Amino acid sequence: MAKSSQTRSATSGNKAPSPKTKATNKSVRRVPGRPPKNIPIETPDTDSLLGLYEDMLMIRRFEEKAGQLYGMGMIGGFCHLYIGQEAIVVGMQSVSRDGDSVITSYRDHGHMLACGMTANGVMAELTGRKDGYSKGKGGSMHMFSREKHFYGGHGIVAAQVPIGAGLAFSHKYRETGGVSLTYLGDGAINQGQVYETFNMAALWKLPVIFVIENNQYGMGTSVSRAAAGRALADRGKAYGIPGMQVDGMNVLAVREAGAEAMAYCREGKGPYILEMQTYRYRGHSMSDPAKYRTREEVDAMRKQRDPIDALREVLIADGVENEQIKAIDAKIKAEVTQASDFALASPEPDPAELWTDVIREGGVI
Ligand SMILES: Cc1ncc(C[n+]2csc(CCOP(=O)(O)OP(=O)(O)O)c2C)c(N)n1
Ligand SMILES: [Mg+2]
Repeated sequence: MAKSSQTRSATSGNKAPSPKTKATNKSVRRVPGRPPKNIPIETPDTDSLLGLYEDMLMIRRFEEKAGQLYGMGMIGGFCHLYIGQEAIVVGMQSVSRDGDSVITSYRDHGHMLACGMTANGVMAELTGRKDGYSKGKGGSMHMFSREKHFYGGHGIVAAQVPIGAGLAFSHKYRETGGVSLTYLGDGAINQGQVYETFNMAALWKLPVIFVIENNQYGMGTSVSRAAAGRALADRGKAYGIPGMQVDGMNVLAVREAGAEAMAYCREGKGPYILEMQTYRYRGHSMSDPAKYRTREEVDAMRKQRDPIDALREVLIADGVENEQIKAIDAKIKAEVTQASDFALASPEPDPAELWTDVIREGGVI
């Protein structure tokens, strides 16, 4: 097998930055709500690390608030939280370029925020309000933003995978130079359509990164009970698609692997698979009591592997003052409270909206 097709692992990215990158106390210069770009992969400076920290924390606090609002009955239907997995989407977005497209499953709020969609709009949609991204008619699993190149939000397991290859086809056909970031779960990887997609993506050398978020469970079934073979990163071997296992709890390891996969795709070499090893702290959805795993297992992951705690330690080792970290925490908390207030103040959609955005055979109603 060619060297590029072998599964490797990237787990060593959490190197402390070099001494010359001492904390500067400057605020992070970037478009709000958008992970910082163009950060050197090997030695990100402190400002860049602070940006990554802020973006992960934003997702964490947003999801906690969504969980609270669900408990209060303000969010209906399904709601799948991303808590624990933040390093993956923040790390990948930080090595992407404007114009790259993103598509994922129903565990999607973090991806939306990382793509630059507003917390106000996402929260308003979760709460079924007029100012939501789908005018309050889509909810948690059905939000899109062409402007931010976010293509959903898909409730059917693995349905987004062939569509992700389609987005890559579009990049190639239109010569945009873009890459399709197609996220899927460890449960989705066993779907037949994934392998039809791998075949076509490899055959046509499509610029797509299949990011497997292996959070150890598909609903209540552990990956060891559901998936044959050891590394999910190997699943593209038959098609010559290179794969890498990555510590998905370490945003710097995600960035290193992501940058390599991006370069491969942009050089026109075809698809790439990244298996991010991660963990979801909450149940599958808000209605899951998670009896299939022990509290000790979850606590151990939270205490020993948390991606936000790990980056905070790197920041402190790099000389960032506790006060600065506390100020970021307070700022994010205020932003999330503001998003929640905005959502709850937004009216419910007008009943006339029942007749808009509906497609029937022969055209739009
Ligand atoms: C085709 C299909 N089969 C079954 C389901 C029910 N279902 C919803 S989520 C899920 C588990 C998927 O797990 P995974 O891909 O690991 O994603 P995670 O929820 O862990 O993010 C299942 C079986 C579905 N939505 N679609
Ligand atoms: Mg899973």
